[in-house]
Parts: sequence; C-alpha cells; structure tokens
Amino acid sequence: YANDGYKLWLQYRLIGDEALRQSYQSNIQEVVPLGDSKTIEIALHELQVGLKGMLGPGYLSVDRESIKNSLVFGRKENLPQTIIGFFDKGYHQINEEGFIIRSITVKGKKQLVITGKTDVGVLYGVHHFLRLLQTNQAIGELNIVESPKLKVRVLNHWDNLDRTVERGYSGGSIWDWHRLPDYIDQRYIDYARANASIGINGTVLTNVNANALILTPQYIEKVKALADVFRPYGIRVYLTARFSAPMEIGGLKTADPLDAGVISWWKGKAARIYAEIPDFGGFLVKANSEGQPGPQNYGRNHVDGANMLADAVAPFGGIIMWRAFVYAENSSDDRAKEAYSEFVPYDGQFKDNVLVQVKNGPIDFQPREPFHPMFGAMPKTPLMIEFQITQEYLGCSTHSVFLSTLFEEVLESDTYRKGKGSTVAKVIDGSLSNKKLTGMAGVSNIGTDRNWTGNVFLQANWYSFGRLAWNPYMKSADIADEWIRATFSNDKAFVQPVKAFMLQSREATVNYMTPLGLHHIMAAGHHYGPGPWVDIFERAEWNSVYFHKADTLGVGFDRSTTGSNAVGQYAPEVARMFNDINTCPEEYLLWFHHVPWNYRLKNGQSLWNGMALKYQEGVDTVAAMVKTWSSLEGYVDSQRFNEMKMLLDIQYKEAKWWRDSCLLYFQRFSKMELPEGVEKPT
Ligand code: GCW
Repeated sequence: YANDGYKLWLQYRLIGDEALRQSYQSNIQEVVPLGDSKTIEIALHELQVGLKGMLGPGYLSVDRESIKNSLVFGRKENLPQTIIGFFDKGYHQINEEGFIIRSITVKGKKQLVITGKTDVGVLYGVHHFLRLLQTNQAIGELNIVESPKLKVRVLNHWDNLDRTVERGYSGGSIWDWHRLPDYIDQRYIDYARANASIGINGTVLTNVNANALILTPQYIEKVKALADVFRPYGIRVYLTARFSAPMEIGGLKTADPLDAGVISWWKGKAARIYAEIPDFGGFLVKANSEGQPGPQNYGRNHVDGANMLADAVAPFGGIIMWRAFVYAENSSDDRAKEAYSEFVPYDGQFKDNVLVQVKNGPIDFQPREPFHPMFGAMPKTPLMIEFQITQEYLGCSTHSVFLSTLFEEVLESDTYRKGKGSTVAKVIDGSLSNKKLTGMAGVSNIGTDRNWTGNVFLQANWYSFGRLAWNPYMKSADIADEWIRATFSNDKAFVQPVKAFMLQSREATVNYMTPLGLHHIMAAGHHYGPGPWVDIFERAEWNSVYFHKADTLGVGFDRSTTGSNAVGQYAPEVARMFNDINTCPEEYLLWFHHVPWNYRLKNGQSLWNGMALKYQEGVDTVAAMVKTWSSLEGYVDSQRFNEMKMLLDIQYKEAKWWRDSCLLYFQRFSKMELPEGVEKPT
C-alpha cells in the first residue's frame, strides 16, 4: 500500500545508516519491562513496534547467554533494589508525569533504564527514547531528566454529536457515537497512542457550542468506553457542559447557578459521571458568548457560574475550564477589549479548581495577533492558553502552515507584568505568580480523513502543540526537525529545505492574507478566502470593515489612546510601545493604528506600497515552497508527495487570489498605483 500518512510521526522507518543501526542494536540487546500494568504493556508494545521498524525485524534474536546490554523500563517501585540508587536524585527532580532515561553499568552489564514515578511517566520516557532513535541521536551515554511544565495538556474537539465538526476540515468527527460503547474503533487506540507520544494528557470530546445530551446516561456510557481506552495512555476525558442543561435534560425551570435545585442537579450529575469514570477530568464551558447560555441569563456572573460547577466536581478532583472568549451582543466597545474588561475585575474570585481559558490573542485566532492582554493581568487566577490547531482563519486544511512559530511567538511575548521577562510562557506555566494548576488547550484539527488532519503537513501542528504543551520554551526549529525526521526522512538534503520552508510558512500566510497587522478580513461565515469587503452582518464585529476601517485617508483600527485605547489593557511598558506609531512593531501597525496611505514605513516605502509588496512577498514565498517541495520527490513516498504537491499548488493559486482581491479592494480607498515588483491582477 501507498503511505497514506495514517501512521503520523510514528513511522519508525528502518534506519538507513548501517553503522548507527548496529550501534543501536548493540545497546539494546534485550528489552525488559518491569511491572504488569496495561500502561507498561503498551510501552512494551510501542518499543517492539518501534525497534522492529527502525532496527529491522530480526535484531532481538541474539544468543540470550551473551546479552550484555539491555533496556529496562518501569516505575520507581518496580525497579530492582540493585539499581534504584542511581535514580534518587532524578526522582526528586521529576513530577508525577516525568521520566528519567539513564545509562548505567551494573556488574559489567550495561543497562539503559527508563523510569519515573508512574507508569505513564515511563510511557512518556519510552516515547522520548524512541524519538531519539527516530532522529538518529546517540544513545550510548544518556542522562535525561524531564517533566512536563504544564499540568493540563488538552485537545479541544469542536465535535458535534452528529459527527460534524465545527471548523473541522479533515472529515467528520472520529467519535462514532452511534456504535459506541460496544464498538471500539481502532482509531481511538491509535489516537491515544499518538497523543501519548507527545505528552497530551487530556481530551475534551465535544464542541464548546455544547449539546446537553452528552450529559445523559446514554451518552455517559459511551464516554466511559472512550475513557477506558484512553486511561492507560495517561489521557483523561473532559466534556463541555451546556449551562442550560438542567433545564434541557433535567426538567428544571431554571439554570440559575445560585438556585439550590440547580446546584444539586449539577452535583448529582457530577457524582454519576464519576461513578462511571473515576478519573473524569471535568468540564469546559463556553458561557454567555456567541449566543451560548450562561449565568448572565439569570443576572449572575462568570464567577457564580464557574464556581458552582467547580464545587460539583471538586470532591472528585475535577476541574472547570471556563472560557474567556466573550464579546457582548450590543457592545459599542472595541471587541478586542471585552474579555479583559469582563474578566480582570474577577481576579482572585474563582475557586482553586477553575482555570480560565484565554485565546492566544484578543480577537479570534487570526494569522497574527498581539498576545491577549489578560495574560499577566490576573495574577491571582490560573489562566490557561487556548490555541487553534485547526486553521479556521489560515486556509483550513488546504494551506500548509506550520503553526508552531505562531504558538512560539505568543509564548515568548513579554507581558512586562512583573518587569522585563514576564513572558506569556511564564504566566501559563505558573512560574510568574506561583500557580499550581496550569494548562494549554489546542482546538483539534483531527478528523476521519485517513491522514487524520486532511493534509499530512498539518500533522506537524498537532505534534508541535503537544510538544509545546509539554515544554512551552521549546523552539519551533527543533520541533520541526523532530517532526520531519520522524515523519519523513533523516536525510539532510531533505530535512534542511523542508525545515526552512516550514519555518517561513506562517509568515508567508500572514503576508498574503493579513500583512502589517490587518486582521479578520476573511470571507463571511466560513472564513476561507479573502473578504475585506464583508459588511453584511447586523453584528458589527462580524464584518471585515469593522476591523480594517479603510477610508480615503488610511487603513487600520485605532486602538491607541486616541482611539479605543485597547493599548491601555497592557502593562505600561507594552502599552507605550504599541501606542506610539514609531515604536509599534510594524507587524502590529494596523492592529493598533489607523495609518495614512502615504505613511513612511521603516523601509522607506509608503504604507500602500509596503502593503502591496508584503502581499507579493507572501505569494513569492509560496511559489518558493512549491518549488522546494517539487525538488524533493525522491525522498518521499509517492502518495504523500503528490498530495502535498497538489495542496501547495492550490495554496499558490489562492495566495494570488488573496493578493489580488485585497489589493483591488484597498486600492478603491488608497487610489494609488501598484508599485513595481507587484504583479498586476489579471
Ligand atoms: O472562532 C470563533 C468561531 C466559532 C467558535 C468560536 C469559539 C466554537 O468562528 O466557530 O465556536 O470562535 O471559539 O467559541
């Protein structure tokens, strides 16, 4: 069969370098599992599959008597007394999910030991070890001590019960509710395995635009079946809770969070879920946002709603992830300001088991946004970050955009809330304000397509999300490197050019869609393709014209002190930088300022010319990506090669579509000629 990409980054191809393969073989002459849990069984199976694939099927058939070097793995309490002393220090350094990989020598025998405090920690260690092989690294003298820096590392599936997926572009939902609980699709197992390999430890199965039916016994039974599959992989299941559920499925007259009947309904509901799923993670809630019900319907607030649910799950160790993505229906204020305005006054009022889930930027998963001003502004509240892995505003699953650089840019942004170096990463890993409950959510791009993500290349975004949730300080270049090697090839002549184009790909998309701080100028509703002219919605902030504000004088949203003063929601240092057109980074220029068409950019070009040249640059980069990929045919199996090639060709065509339609549209206002170097629309 052709390679359809189903195996993701767990391809485990035979290692081409003979000498390297032999050195691995001699380091791993036998594999010794310690402990007999399901998780250890899974780890053993993974090693067997991985080693067979990478080292060749027959490699473990050496003469048992002559074995010198073995690979031993198990958790602390299952390690033999003779070797446990080697790990004392390591065990102190790791948390419950961490692992140690260390080469030791005992009685002339070399042992490679993978251990941790829990079997799941060991499983993570095994995956880490396999990754070392997949990326062809030396394993002779290992001493690796690692723990995840965030506690809750979850995918958010925007999956509906009818198997459609909101903003999903890779087929339907992988949750086959109809045949659950008795039919366990192999996909669930492969999904769990893939997630465990990158440290993802939770999954919210259902859409934030929630359906209360998921909380009925008929569905809980199905959810339990999934939880049972995921448990040994260290993955907990979470559900979205529709705030009006007590009325819709509970027969109550209200869903008021302060009503005694409502409180006890949720307590009972939680107890029943935990009776089936003892390690149930908790609820994710979108309330009073885009028409979803919430506490405000009853004159209550976000704290009332979140805390009531938090009380219901607290006795069982559950958490509530309460989303801050809100903007009022009839607000006259700048939409970018609303979440901060609504939530920051509540700092310190949420229960300990509530995480407030904040999107990376203040609008909505645009190709580029400044970091959300809530980060760092609520020191008494644990905030988790929400990224969108599915590409609602970045060409769906057609455009090949490596999102890791977007994630990294946000995580590295400095909030200055506790002076220089108060990065978003430090806010969300809890180190800035000493928080224990920490997390990162990624809106999943997974669907029923054979290759999971509709485009093999976009598997890298699932991968990078997991890696950054494990360690938000990782660099995209390293993540790309790992992913390319594990997914395709270790050949330098392949890795280097592919890595280069991955690292450019997001900037290319910013350039051909929304350069210089433009945002939300996509087509209406589905958000695919250009639509700067969109002006059809009654709700002002659903229209593109609300965001770009182009007129004959200039373009851009004035969020400075002379405009909406959104800059005022940032720490003074940041506010000053964004507020002054001379210090505002040009990539955010039109986000914060309404700028005259003939304004001089730093490169000496007028704004109009500079914008046109950016659109052209975006197109040119995609052209170069097409060229690079076409030159690499020999390194990739034909199916994955051809699929990527076709998608890149579409992307090139559509980058031009973006450039031409945006420039023609904005030209109506600027009334200026296109500069030299920009292709004329045909
Ligand atoms: O990005 C917008 C999307 C909605 C989505 C909403 C949200 C789930 O257009 O489809 O709804 O954000 O994040 O709640």
